[in-house]
Amino acid sequence: MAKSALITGITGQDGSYLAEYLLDLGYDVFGMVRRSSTETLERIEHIKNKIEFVQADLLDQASLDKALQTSSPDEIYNLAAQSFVPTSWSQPVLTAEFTGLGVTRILESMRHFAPDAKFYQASSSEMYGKVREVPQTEMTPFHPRSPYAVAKAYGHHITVNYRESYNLFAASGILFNHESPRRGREFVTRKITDGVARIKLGLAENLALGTLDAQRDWGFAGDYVRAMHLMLQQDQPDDFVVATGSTHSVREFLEIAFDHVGLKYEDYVVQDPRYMRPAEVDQLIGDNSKARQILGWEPTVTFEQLVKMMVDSDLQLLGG
Ligand code: NAP
Ligand code: G4F
Repeated sequence: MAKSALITGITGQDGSYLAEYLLDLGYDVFGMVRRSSTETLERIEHIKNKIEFVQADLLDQASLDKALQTSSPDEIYNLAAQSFVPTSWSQPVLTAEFTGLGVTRILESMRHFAPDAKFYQASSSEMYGKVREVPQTEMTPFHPRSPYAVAKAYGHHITVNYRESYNLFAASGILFNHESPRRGREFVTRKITDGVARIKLGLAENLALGTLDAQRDWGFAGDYVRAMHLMLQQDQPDDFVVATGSTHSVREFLEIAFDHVGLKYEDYVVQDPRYMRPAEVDQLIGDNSKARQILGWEPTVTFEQLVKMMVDSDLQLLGG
């Protein structure tokens, strides 16, 4: 019989890649979506007929209970969250509700209605924040620097706690930044590649950004969803860092993106204090040894390939 998976956050970047991946593996895929006055299925338009949608919200326990009962999944991937760091300062309570307490709600539903399922929690490298060691491993202490990161740290710890308290198969992937042509346009990578394409096509004159010095360990989202799936195929639940092991600055991202279309970023980028954060995460770099050794996982897309893939996609989308 085919395995079944419930994906929360299926309309997001990772949800779309994971749904594609699991459908290719022959899974029955259930996608949790929240009610909206307009459809938000853009990223999964091409596969939406193969997905069974269940309506629920991370804020509403009864709807989550129903989603778990309806889908009766073998695997649950909890990808839904308020995932944009700056919004977590303007909506800190809502972020805690979605991104933090939402994890407890879905774990409670699982405990009551699908205790034999395997659960994946989308933890984040943002939890390391003001980093205590370089590179960061599964053992590195957290020092979150935003309400988002604090909520993710809560979600991470409650997942470990439910594993230890109730013997659930609950695993956390500590994923470093991962990007793709499907990344939301407010995140810095997509903002840059969309901006480069607009400037190249004469649709914009400049690009306003915050700090150019921050460094991130950027990988490709399509690679990272394979790691999520591998984590749930193990005999024991555990936590894994998923990262490329190299770090690059926003400035380096800009250089490659502008260079790819024959332009120089210095001629177009303006710094705008509106995009500076109250507390910044200066540098993230992950140690992926455990994922390589135990999961047999490794990334396939280099930083340069990722930047160029995103620029090419945005040029094409804008008709270039
Ligand atoms: P994303 O594109 O922002 O997608 C977020 C998803 O969550 C969307 O499907 C959204 O649905 C859904 N959602 C938000 N609030 C909800 C609610 N109250 N009830 C139900 N669904 C809700 O995020 P992503 O980049 O795919 O990331 C997936 C997960 O991994 C997130 O938890 C994120 O925090 C985490 N993460 C991401 C990265 C990264 O670099 N991408 C790294 C580490 C961890 P709507 O379409 O209805 O808004
Ligand atoms: O692209 P970002 O907004 O991603 P950030 O804050 O690292 O968070 C992303 O990755 C996390 C994993 O570590 C996820 F958990 C989280 O959900 C999200 O997917 O910003 C990256 C860097 C920051 O240092 C930011 O200050 O880029 C800097 N930046 C500079 N100018 C900017 C801008 N970021 C944005 N969004 N917009 C700018 O104009």
